[in-house]
Formats: sequence, C-alpha cells, structure tokens
Amino acid sequence: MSLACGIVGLPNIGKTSIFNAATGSGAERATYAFSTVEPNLAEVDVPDERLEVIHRFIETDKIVPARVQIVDIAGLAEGASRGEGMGNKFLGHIKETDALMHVVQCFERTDLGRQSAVDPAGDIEVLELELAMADLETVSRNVDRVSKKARTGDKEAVFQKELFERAKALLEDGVQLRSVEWKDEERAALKPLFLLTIKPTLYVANVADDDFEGKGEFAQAVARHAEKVGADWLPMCGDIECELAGMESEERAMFMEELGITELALPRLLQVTYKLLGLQTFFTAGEKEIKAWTIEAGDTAPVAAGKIHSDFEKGFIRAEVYSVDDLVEHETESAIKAAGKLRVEGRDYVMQEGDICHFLVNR
Ligand SMILES: Nc1nc2c(ncn2[C@@H]2O[C@H](COP(=O)(O)OP(=O)(O)OP(=O)(O)O)[C@@H](O)[C@H]2O)c(=O)[nH]1
Ligand SMILES: [Mg+2]
Repeated sequence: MSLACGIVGLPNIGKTSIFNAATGSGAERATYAFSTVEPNLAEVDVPDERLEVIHRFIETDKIVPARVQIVDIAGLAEGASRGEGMGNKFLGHIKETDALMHVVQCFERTDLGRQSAVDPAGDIEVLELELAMADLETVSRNVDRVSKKARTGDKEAVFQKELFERAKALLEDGVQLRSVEWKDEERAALKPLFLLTIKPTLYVANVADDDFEGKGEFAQAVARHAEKVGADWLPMCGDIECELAGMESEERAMFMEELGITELALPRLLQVTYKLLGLQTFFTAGEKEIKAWTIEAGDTAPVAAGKIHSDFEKGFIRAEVYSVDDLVEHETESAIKAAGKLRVEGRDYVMQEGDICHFLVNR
C-alpha cells in the first residue's frame, strides 16, 4: 500500500521546513511567501524501532521499513479560491493523498514574513474555508454532470445528485466534510471526487524553539481546535527539526541534548498518521529481509498475505504468528515454538498490531 500525505497551510509558515524535517531533503525554504511553487515530493521510511529489535535476534541481508509519500505544495492564501496569492490550482497535487497534515504557525516571528499577530485558530479557519471553497467548485461541477442523467430517472444519478447537493450546501456553510457522518455508500460515491475536506487531517502546530512540547498559548489554541473537531494534533518545531534532519547522527545527538529534545517529532508524526488512517503494521522476518508491511486495522491474515503477493490472498493456507515480545523473551523462532507461543492461524484470523508472520500458501 503506498500511503500519501499532503501538507497544507497558509503561506510562509514552515510547511517546507516540516517537509524537509520529515524527508531529510533540502527543498528550498525562504523567508518570503510563496517560495514553494512546484510541489516537493518525497518518499520516507516510517521509522519503527521494532525493526531493529527483530534484527537483534534474526540475521538478515536487509531491513525494509514501510514507506509514506509526502507532498508539500504552495501555501494557500486567504481568497485563494478567488485567485489570490498563487490561487488554488496546485491543490490538484494533493487531491489523491490519503490524509492531510495541516501546518499551523505557532511561533512569533521577527522577520517581515507576516505583520499580523499569531492567530492559530483564525489561520485554521481561513485555510479550511479555502479548502471548502475548492471542494465546492468540485461538487458543483459534479452536480451539473449528473443532473441531466438524474432527470431521466436513472437511480444512481438521482442518488448522486442528491448527495452532491447535500455536500454542496454543507460546503457553502464552510463545513469540513470530514466532520459529517457519511454512510458507507455515500462515502463511496464521494470518493471519485477526491474532496479535500473529507480527508482525515492531522494538525501540526509549528512551534517556536522554546515550546517543543506545545504547552504555550499558540499551540494550545491548536489543541483546543483539534479537540473540538475530534482530530489529532502534535507540536513540532519545523526549523529545528529541519536542521536536525540534515545532521549526522552523532552531531544530532549532541544538538538534541543541548536543546533538551528527547525525541524527534517525525516518528510520532507518522505514528499518529497511521492511527488517523486506521492503519497498522505487521512484519515478515527472514534471512533475506526483515520487512514492515502496512495493512488496515481489522484486516484478516489472507488480506495481509495478499500485500506480499496478490496471489497469496487466494492461495492462503495458514499463518504462523508470533509477537516482537515473544521474540525478545525467547530469542529464536524455534524457542518460541518450543514454548508453545508460535500460533497457527487460519483464514479468519484478524491481524494484530506488530505480528511477525510466516504465511503458508498454495502457489
Ligand atoms: N521561528 C521559526 N521560524 C520558522 C519555523 N518554521 C519555519 N520558520 C521560518 O519560516 C520561513 C518559511 O519557512 P518555509 O518552510 O519555507 O515555509 P512554507 O510554509 O513552506 O512557505 P511557502 O512555501 O512560501 O508557503 C523560513 O524563514 C523558516 O525559517 C519555526 O518553527 N520557528
Ligand atoms: Mg514551502
């Protein structure tokens, strides 16, 4: 599963800094607004300590973490939907992402970037209104598209027209479509429209370097907003993490100690994104590779096997499963087996977070 996240936010508030921090790339950042024009794209490894833990006990040629694609686009200014700033045409670059990271400025700045006071809640509102306006355009176009067919009495078209009109009315009120409880068939009918406000969203409070934990007034405003809409948020200092990402590990460790940072935000950022999307990880571990795989929470063993090779889902016979903890306790697979901890699971087995698996399949 290739998972993709889009970064959105107002201009010049640290989106590219956070992109660089997350991806270890050196995309251009600047003190002026609209420095990003062409989107920045990168695939990042999802950091997962468990891979190293497994490697302590199982020799292997390579370690293969899960990957996430991150897309950083131009800032969205107030009025973008009416053509202000760069307009909103570049939103097309993130329409097919699975989730959004909404970066919010929570640091005061002394340079000329913005004159106005820091206002996280106001900024979120401005940005989300622009996203809603972009969706409104899409939905209106689709109402027109299905209207003619709906007039002929075509059942599907009638359903779509009513649904799109409902979405349109909500968007006109500035409602983010993710806050609506859609039925499965409604969600499915909205999916091909690639709407932005329906995507799960994580708020990233881009904090100053004296508020890594996000306890300050600005970050807390983001926290309150996130709580109100039932979303996750996390604090991150884009500037510092961007610099840290470019350092060698020794230098980084020293720098982090000096600053009193115990962990980087990136692993947490990706973990929260996994949770947000209802994803989980399982591992395969052998002498060729130790690999992390991404599945949806609730997936059964044959579905998991199908990630490795599409034929494996159909040919699934059974899975042998143990946990990372079992491995730490017993140290080898044969010892796990001897201790009766190697579970043999069938087609109906629902995968658990962190399972290590061997699949037996008919080829
Ligand atoms: N003080 C402070 N400055 C930051 C922080 N994050 C980013 N900046 C500064 O904000 C400016 C803009 O950073 P970028 O990462 O280019 O911002 P952007 O949102 O990608 O900008 P556009 O692509 O132009 O919309 C740079 O001068 C950064 O150094 C932060 O956490 N604290
Ligand atoms: Mg940028």
